[in-house]
Amino acid sequence: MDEDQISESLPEQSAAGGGTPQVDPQAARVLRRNSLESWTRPAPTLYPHQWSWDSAFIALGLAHLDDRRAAQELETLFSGQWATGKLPHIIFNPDAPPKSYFPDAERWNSSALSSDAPDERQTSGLCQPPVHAIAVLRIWEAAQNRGEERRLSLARSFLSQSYPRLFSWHRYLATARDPEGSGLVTIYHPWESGTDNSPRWDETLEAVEVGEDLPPYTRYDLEHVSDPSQRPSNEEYDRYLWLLELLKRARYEEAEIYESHPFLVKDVLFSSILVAANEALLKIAEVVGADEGEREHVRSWIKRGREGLEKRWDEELKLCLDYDLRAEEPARVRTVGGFAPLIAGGLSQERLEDLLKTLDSPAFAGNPELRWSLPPSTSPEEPGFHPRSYWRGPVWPVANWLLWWSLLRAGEPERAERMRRETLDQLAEGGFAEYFEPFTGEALGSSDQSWTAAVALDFLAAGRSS
Ligand code: 2M8
Repeated sequence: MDEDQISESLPEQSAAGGGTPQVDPQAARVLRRNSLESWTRPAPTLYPHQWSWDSAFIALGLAHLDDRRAAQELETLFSGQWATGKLPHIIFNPDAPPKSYFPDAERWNSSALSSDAPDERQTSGLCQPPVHAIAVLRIWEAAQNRGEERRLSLARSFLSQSYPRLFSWHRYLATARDPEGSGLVTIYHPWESGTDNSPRWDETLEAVEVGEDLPPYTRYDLEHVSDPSQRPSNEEYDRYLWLLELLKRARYEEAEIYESHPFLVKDVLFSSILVAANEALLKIAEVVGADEGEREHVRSWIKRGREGLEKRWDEELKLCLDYDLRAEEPARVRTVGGFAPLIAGGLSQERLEDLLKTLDSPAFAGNPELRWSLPPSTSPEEPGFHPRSYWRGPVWPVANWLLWWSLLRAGEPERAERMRRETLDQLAEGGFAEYFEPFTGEALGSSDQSWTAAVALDFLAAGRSS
């Protein structure tokens, strides 16, 4: 890619309508630095490959700078799609420095084990939340805002190429990952949730017995953070690697996994993103004039998804809970995942009020000790809360983006605006970190995280257009 393309297309004016002036060019610089030819590393050293939902967020940020490059980001990701429709969670970069990330392509060995995996690209065998249709639609909306016919026609053809990819991705999730027809997606590994070491998975993970024949491995992630306690523990890693081993033994076959795998969880956050992404897919279907039968499927997935989430509502906690299919129990822990119905949308007034009350309460964004009124990834009132450990408590700007976007769709512009401004203020103070300590605002994890920069760009664009 033309390295200067992104900075050249930066808007001259700084963030009108909220946000801090210097955030805008700095965010673009982070994306430029992390960008390779047609895709973007989530972080320069910690994550040297292409990650699925990171790329979707990155594309929606890039949509405001360079729509062609934004489209390319997703096209590159689609090139790793499996025959089943699955979009893998990692596409490996053959040029990544040796020993920079583990588990690597060799450990996953997916193209040798599964005829569904692509031959040309090396990928992991898992997937991640389906933000992609939302990003594709953002690229279309950005082109519409520019109003130039040439850009619109490029965006239209990108939508036409993306639509079948997205449809088969969503169909895979609605079928292979939901054989029960519950409307909720089953995940096979905490990495699929994107909220890796969240206490949401603690009980299920603790029940996983690591086999004695777990092949040895070396972690490289700890070399890239200042303090290892910010990352998942070694015990968690053993279980992550053991689950991976079991998936390989099942040759990544869905039916086989469903039979034997110890980690089968209905993930409400993942499922809610699928509902929102299906809404985006319906809009894309309209632009490209897609088949009515397919649109009918998408509508039925939306309906089923919302009904499934409603069944997982916990009246006492006033949040939605994941469900462990093996233990046949919900995971009774308060995390940002619990706001899933807000993300899925289509709420009754009563449910919306419940969710807003929980969001504003001391269990989340209303906690008086917080540096910014932004929801910690795990409630500080939970025993599993840890303010510095990854998804166990820190504030994640991408999670704020999802909530902000959902609040807007739910007709809550003032609350949404508060979240947008506070997130931008946090970034102006702490930079584009991967995550933040909720009480001090200290930047944690990787320091130049692409998706953090990308959501900042989308927040700033929203400020300019309001
Ligand atoms: C984190 O996950 C990877 C494994 O997929 C890791 O810790 O090595 C998560 O935050 C995930 O949500 C994210 O997509 C990925 C890359 O930013 O990092």
